[in-house]
Amino acid sequence: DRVKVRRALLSVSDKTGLADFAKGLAGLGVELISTGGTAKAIAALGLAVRDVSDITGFPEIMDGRVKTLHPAVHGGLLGIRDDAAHAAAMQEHDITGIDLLVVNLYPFEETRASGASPETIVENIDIGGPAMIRAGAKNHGYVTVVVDPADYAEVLETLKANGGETGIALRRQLAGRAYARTAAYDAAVAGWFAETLGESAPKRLSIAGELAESLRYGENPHQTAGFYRTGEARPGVATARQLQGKALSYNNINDTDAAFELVGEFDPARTAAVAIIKHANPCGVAEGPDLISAYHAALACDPVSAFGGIVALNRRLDAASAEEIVKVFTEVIIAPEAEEEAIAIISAKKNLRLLLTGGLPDPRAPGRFIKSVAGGLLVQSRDNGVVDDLELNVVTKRAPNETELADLRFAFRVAKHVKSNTIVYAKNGATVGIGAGQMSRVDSARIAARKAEDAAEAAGADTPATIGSVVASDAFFPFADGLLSAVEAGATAVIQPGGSMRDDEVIAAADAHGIAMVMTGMRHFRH
Ligand code: 93A
Repeated sequence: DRVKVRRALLSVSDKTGLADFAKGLAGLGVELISTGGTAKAIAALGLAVRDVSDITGFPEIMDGRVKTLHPAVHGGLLGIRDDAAHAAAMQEHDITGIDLLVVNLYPFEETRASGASPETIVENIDIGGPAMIRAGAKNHGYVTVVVDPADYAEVLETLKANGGETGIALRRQLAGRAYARTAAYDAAVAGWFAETLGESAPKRLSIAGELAESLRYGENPHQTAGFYRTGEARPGVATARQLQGKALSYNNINDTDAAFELVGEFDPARTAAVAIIKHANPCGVAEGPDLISAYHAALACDPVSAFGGIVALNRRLDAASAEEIVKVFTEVIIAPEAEEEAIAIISAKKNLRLLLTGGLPDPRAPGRFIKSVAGGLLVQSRDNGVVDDLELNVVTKRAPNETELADLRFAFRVAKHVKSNTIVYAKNGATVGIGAGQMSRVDSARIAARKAEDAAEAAGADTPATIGSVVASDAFFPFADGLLSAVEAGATAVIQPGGSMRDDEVIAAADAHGIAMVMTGMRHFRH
């Protein structure tokens, strides 16, 4: 099962690591064959390299669209060396075996992400590269295929340690990676077509992901897990730079994502904002003139739950805020950027992870949300509805005043990021009670109110902060009872989608208590 590598074909768009790899191969006496740009780069190192057109007896034509698509190349990749008829065919047609194939593809994904023209994107669909990769990987009994510069070192070490030979185990592993790469590549191409065609539910779904990290376990220790990057250029947990602390867990990643997507709702030019997340739900969110006041207000909502939480900020993390955050046991901090001094303060807490994203996600951006169900996948577009874009319809006798209106918007913005059924009480740009994930809306309202009472008690306040607050509901009130429970807690204004059969009853109950209510016409279920 060991195969001597005598001849290698290298054809790479990304020239990372090429120099060392090519030098190493040449040092082992491997003959190098290459396409235009790659051959040039290898020749520049002073190494001997044969141009692929030398092998094919055919020039590269059509701006390189046809350069390796030739029997001399594909026969050299596909021929079964031990098969007499294959060997005879190779002899007859003067085909020499290619034992090592090193290919990385035209940068389709990067070109697409750069916002290039459709013509440029199409030109970056690699045809010859995937054809060679698939051919070599099919014939992994004889051919070693390398599609990722990250694998160069391992392959070179193996060759050096084994007299220039590779074993079947390695070749099989590399073949698997090769097909995973071409599958992901074509998935990206298909995804682009689906997008340009405006297909919300394409006939066949192609999902492309690159392993970012193999996780120690999933949601629970007996579950396996991995974290994949989709290549979507969206600032967030998948693309962030981790400055310190141990690797993130599955739950950390899930919670950090929830936290950062939430603060992405707050335009940093308008306000600073902080969200503290536990079990993918916020336990405190606030906006304010600066991060430190927003953090204090967010923490005050539910200081007990904030322990071991994840903190997301929508602005550059400053030293004063960092100083406050490290006082509470926190798992992860995620922010667009951080001051040097803030980084230094956090570095004193070895286990605290700091993630910097370089920017904020756009809440209005399109995108795809995928959830698995038994035997299938559910796919929907992101909930990219933003309360600022909605017409708020006042349905009660009393209209909300300016302060109430600002808080109503704030509460609905937060409610979008809380698991349903959702009730969010807010006052002065901060949540004061959050009820999440209950099967009954009334229960969510009760829990939110009780949390506000607990927070008041902990702070030594006489009355809970729900007195004089506003309340947001992610979906309509099916009956007046949910609204009445909010009135009882002390809310003076309500924001909700509306659309219940009993809207009239709910509105009448609001009017009876002098409550101002607005309807958004948009629901924010989240499960
Ligand atoms: O245009 S192609 O689809 N036609 C081909 O025949 C072909 N052969 C290799 N693209 C082709 N390639 C790709 O060229 C490789 O996958 C690699 O990404 C790139 C390397 O070109 P160069 O060596 O000129 O930089």
